[in-house]
Amino acid sequence: MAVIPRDQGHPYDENDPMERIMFLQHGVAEPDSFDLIDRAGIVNPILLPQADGSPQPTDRRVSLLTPDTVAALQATLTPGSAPESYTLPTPDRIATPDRSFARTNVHGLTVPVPYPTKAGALAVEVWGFVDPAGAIAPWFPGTTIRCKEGELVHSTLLPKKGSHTIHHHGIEPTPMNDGVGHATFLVAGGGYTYQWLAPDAGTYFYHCHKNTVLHFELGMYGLLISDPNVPNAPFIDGGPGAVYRGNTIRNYHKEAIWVLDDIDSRWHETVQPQHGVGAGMGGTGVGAEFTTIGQNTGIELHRFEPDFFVVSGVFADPASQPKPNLITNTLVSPVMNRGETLLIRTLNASYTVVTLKFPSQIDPEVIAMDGRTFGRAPFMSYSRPFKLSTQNRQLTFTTANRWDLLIDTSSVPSGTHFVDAEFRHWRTNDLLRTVTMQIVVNS
Ligand SMILES: [Cu+2]
Repeated sequence: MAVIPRDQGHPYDENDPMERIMFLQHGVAEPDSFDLIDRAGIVNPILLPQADGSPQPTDRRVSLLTPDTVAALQATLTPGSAPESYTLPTPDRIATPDRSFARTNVHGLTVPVPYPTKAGALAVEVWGFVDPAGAIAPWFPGTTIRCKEGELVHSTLLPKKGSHTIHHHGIEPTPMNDGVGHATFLVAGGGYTYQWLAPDAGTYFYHCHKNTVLHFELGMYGLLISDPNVPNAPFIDGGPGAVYRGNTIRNYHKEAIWVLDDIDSRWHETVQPQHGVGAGMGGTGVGAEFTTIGQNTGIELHRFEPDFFVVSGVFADPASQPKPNLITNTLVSPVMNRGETLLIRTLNASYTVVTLKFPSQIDPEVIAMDGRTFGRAPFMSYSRPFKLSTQNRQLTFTTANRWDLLIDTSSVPSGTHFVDAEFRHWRTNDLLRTVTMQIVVNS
């Protein structure tokens, strides 16, 4: 049995989910309890170094790294990788997770585009994440990480080239497992295993958090879905499955995934190839992406003028029929039999402000926002799911926002129903493009 230092005398029960949460959230925190350092300044023996000067194995205030282990790790660095990238052991690692994932980065591959880029090409390089044991395509968006709530999850990043991170957005694990590169560390060739608890069921996403603005734009993201802890979960993308609506479980027949993105082809074919993965960063050190003075300041990453608009990796084409910019891919635009229930998971992965506009025949119920289920106890007890007709059938969301929508097709007329997504410039609010998804209902 391990002991949580800030709570000395309290044995750690690995089988108790709440104990796990406390351990993972506080296990590496600086203790501030008077139980540890008394008012006379006498240090609790548990925090005193061992005879050889190394920390007590139970002292979780300090890094598990010693100068010797850092030197040994530096010797294993991938040649050519960034100097700030080390291969680190996972602190507070629990050997047997409930579920494990591995992801490597995809780079150097292009996808076809429906009209010429700013440099005149008919393909654009995008990056992504895939399971190294699986197929490469599709990699954009990255392969979904799907778990069920309460599981202890290991997600291992094995970068193929350069250094990256996986930030599990909205999950809030310990800092070492949060994957925010400039706050902790970047991961190079040796890999790193992030450890976290699957959060309350809902729609989350993961993305690289190195030089974030650029790497996110280049495509380093994927959905992260936590399913309810019910039989057959986690489910496969596209459905069928089950979801929380308030405190109750609702089954759905199909699941549409709307990951809305925009692409400025200049960033993909000029900025990144010419200036590298650190383009726009102020220097080469950790935290440099927040430094405005230094190298590469002429790259203008503050200038983002998207020329392509994408839903779940499908590029909108103004020449498409019968409507311009219509997405007909059935993972995005489902075909339903009347009476079936549709769950739509949305993520704004663009740098624009997006408004979804539903037609009068469809009145979705909004059941969750940013991974939080409206009306679900204990944390969301104060809120309720709401019909979109109360909001003029419109939803507006900004970068990284998620909304989950439930549609009962029992009262939807047969036919093809169009849902518009308006992409508006983040600063001027100019309408840049209207992309249309469709929901087909057969009687
Ligand atoms: Cu990256």
